[in-house]
Amino acid sequence: MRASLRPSDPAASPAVERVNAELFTLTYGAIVRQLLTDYEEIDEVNKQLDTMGYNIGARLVDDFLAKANITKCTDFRETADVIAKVGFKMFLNVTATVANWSSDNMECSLILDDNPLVDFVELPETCQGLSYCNILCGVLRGALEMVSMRTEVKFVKDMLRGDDAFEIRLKLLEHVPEEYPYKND
Ligand code: MYR
Repeated sequence: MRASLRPSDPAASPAVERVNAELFTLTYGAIVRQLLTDYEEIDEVNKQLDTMGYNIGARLVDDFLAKANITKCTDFRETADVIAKVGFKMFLNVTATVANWSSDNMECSLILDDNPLVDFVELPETCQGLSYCNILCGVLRGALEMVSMRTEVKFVKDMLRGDDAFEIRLKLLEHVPEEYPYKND
């Protein structure tokens, strides 16, 4: 009999899926804790998380586009829906609700129905200014920049700070025209 070394399908094995989710959550917690040790200012930790996320997002977008089986979005509303329903599902196994559109359709909120990053987490008094999940803002900013959208992304509601939801505000600043790599002369 030949032994199979291929990883099992997580969807077919709830136990494996649960262990991986916990490991993911605890690993993220360890990263945040280390940043808190390394940097004195909470704002600097928030910035570092955003930068780490940006670098992840800039790489992860290729994987997303290869697997997501989506056509090019026609506008920012469609992009927000794709992020909320396909992106979050693919990488965090949760979905988000898109809400609170600005009248010019340049800004909206992604409200997380569930947030696996914060399982087991409680912020001590000393960390009240911490945007614990700020890495997600960076991921979105990095991914969107790779598909020519410059954005501003920030948490405006955070359950770890006592709010009733996790709400990410996503603002499209500009479409950056793609540069053609060859000269036309
Ligand atoms: C297009 O118009 O080409 C589609 C652009 C969609 C880009 C969305 C990228 C988001 C990817 C990941 C979200 C991960 C959240 C944890």
